[in-house]
Amino acid sequence: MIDEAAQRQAPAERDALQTAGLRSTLGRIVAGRPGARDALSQAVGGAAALERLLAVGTPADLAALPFTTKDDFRAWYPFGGAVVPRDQLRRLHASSGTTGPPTVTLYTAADLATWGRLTARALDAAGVGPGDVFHNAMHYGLFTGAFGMQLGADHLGLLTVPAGSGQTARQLRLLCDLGVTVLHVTPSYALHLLELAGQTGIDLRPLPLRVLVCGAEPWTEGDRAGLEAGFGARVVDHYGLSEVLGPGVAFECAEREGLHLNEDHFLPEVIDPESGRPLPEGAEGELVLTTLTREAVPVLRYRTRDLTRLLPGPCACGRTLRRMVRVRDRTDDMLIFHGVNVFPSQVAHVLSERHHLPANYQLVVEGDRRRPRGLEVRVELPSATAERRGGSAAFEAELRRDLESHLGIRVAVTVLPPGAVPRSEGKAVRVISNSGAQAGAPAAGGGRRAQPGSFDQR
Ligand code: DLL
Repeated sequence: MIDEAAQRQAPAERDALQTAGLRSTLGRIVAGRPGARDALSQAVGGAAALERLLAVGTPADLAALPFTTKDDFRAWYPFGGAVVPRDQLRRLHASSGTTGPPTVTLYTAADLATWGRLTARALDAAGVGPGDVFHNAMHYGLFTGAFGMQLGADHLGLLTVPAGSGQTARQLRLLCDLGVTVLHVTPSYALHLLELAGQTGIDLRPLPLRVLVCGAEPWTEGDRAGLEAGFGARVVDHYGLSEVLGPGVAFECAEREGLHLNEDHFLPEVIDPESGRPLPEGAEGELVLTTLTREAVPVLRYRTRDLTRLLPGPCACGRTLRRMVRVRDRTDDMLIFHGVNVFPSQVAHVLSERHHLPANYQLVVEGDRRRPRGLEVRVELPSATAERRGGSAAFEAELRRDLESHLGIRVAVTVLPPGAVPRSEGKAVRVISNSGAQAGAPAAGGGRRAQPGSFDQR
């Protein structure tokens, strides 16, 4: 295990480290971000209260501090979040900005070094090391996915193939020709690679490829099982977000019982997304992260909008870093139909667990997504499955009944022929509105214009 002392650190030592990290983050924000001292003083009840936090604050004081949100990042665009002079910045990444102004994240040289160490932990925990050929099929560009993991591969001493995303036939060729042993990819693009391999008669299973490291979007255990069978490789999850780092925030170890959070660099909390109040350990809610070591843009209590819970107890792998369950949904993907909450993952669950269908589906929301009037689930059905299920009309009716009983609302189901749902080369767009706009997916993708339908609520 690399970084073993840090990953197996005793709780008391880690507490001390986190306390020092929190004070340092607060200090750097107050000293380096214009207006931050006044804003924080006001939020915590005055200048004296802020001075106390700076001097003797601990993680137990977190709840007194204000949240940081995506809107803060938008307001900082492009350099307002930085607390160091421009000549200390070495890298800029940004979110796609499809749902508003882009959010920028900046790195000093030390931030880049830390990033490499943390993504290396994820690769190392997946059993990857020197001698491995690392095919990076994440998009190289402003997105953090490719560059962040590449730093980890460099840290470990891997041979990197910076394939980037897209040109799927060429990706398959590289996988076959180069003796690739590790593939870094979004789960939806991995499914697409598998699909194209099947269509072109390529069997990926005999390849030396051993490990798929997947992340950047929600996926299901059904997706994992399909990928493991199709690639003949082990598939692990890792999690991160640009605002606090990029990939390298949390990762699965060999046990695959949740994702270890890099708690020596991030302080996690789980809050009630409605009230903003911290939840008891183990309860499901929104993950909130405070950076402890980031230099360029330190962040207090960032509301990730990702839903998860922290797992109690130690992990058999020996890491003392706490684990979180995989992120299934984001709070901003939740649709409320006359008081009934619906998440895309519930649809994914029915399709994958009950009907063993690959994840080629889209949710089409009728009306404003904050007050949706109806939901259409479009799903592709391989022709062999349609035949087995008595034709697509019979399957449509069966799936509708299942979805309605699982979701508690009325839905329309449209069965589409194979290939009709747009494939993703990065993050899949699962929710679109019937005006054609992407409705809530966090990053760019192939949203498609949908026809308005008529829907009833139950
Ligand atoms: O997606 C960072 C990343 C790149 C993580 C490559 C892993 C691999 P953003 O583009 O800022 O950063 O998007 C962050 O993606 O808040 C989650 O909603 C979602 N997400 C990331 N990893 C996972 C995962 C990168 N393993 C947003 N499971 C996050 C579920 C994930 N959702």
